[in-house]
Amino acid sequence: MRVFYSEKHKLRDAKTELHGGLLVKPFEGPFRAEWILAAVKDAGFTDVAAPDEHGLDTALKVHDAGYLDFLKTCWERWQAAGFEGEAIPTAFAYRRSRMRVPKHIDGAVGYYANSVETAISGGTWEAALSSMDVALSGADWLNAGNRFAFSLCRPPGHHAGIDLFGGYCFINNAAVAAQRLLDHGAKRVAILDVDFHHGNGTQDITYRRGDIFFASLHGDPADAFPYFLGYADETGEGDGEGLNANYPMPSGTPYAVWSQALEDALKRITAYGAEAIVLSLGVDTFEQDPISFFKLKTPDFLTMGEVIGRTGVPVLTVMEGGYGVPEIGLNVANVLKGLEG
Ligand code: SP5
Ligand code: ZN
Repeated sequence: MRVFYSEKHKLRDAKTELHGGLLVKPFEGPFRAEWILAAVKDAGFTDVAAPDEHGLDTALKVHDAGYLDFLKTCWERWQAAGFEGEAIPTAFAYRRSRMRVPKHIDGAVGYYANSVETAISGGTWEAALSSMDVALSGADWLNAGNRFAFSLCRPPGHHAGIDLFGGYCFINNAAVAAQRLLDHGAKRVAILDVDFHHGNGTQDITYRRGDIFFASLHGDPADAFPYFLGYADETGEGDGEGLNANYPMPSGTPYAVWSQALEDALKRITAYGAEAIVLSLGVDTFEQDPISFFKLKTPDFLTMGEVIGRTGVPVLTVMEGGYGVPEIGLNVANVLKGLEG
């Protein structure tokens, strides 16, 4: 298993997150990647490589061009507008009638936001781009014939839609990586999202596509972020009909229950004939996660990896969420160990 990691993740270091009506220190910070890197090295995953730069060609196949340009220029425009804090939207294009992208950055940031806890700060674009390169380099590693890679992406990506940011996400690293696997010749790939939160951005990108099967195991959107999307009756449309599988689960769900959804998702992924699995790995399913409500324990992450590894399908693991406690590192290392069997 090669690990891909970039120091540039540190450039994403926002000072503020809107939480419960207060601007607090973000749950998603640089410490996460440092804890995870240290733990995976401790666990024996010492083949750590820096990513190659890929440019935006692959990203432009899953994201809107105007959206990527917005991300790239947002901070500069926000400062030029004279605002003193980080970029947080106040007005929204709710996309009924024909809502258009405005000139003013205060409006643009609302147009492209799906949630407002995620402030755009200086360095965010550079970090998001390096996170995408980390994912793409992992995809290249699989394309070269290897069975496993771990892309230690930060910031995460699975809440980023075609033209939407939020949920600490800007570029959808898993979707861009899946696109790279397809561009190299794979006919069908799967994205398996085991982060506590529904992968609403990934679903937005894959919903009408026949070449990506998307499965997400997550907290019931009636009770948990990102709300609005992630119900079991969302099954895909057009070419993607039948290729979207959501497994919403209630507060307190332990591994014994969660794992039944995993088994079902893996059955469907193998029946689909996926040539590779992009594993959107969030360890915010952990019992001690500060913002989530599942009850997975540290040894469960080893079992999870083993079960996924047993499919025999190559796996590119892409880091998503997991917050607050140092155990996030060991939990990630356990998944990687389990995958290798
Ligand atoms: C990648 C990822 O895991 N993103 C998650 C973004 C969640 N942001 C909103 C968090 C709101 C948490 N509210 C729950 C309070 C529990 N006390
Ligand atoms: Zn999450």
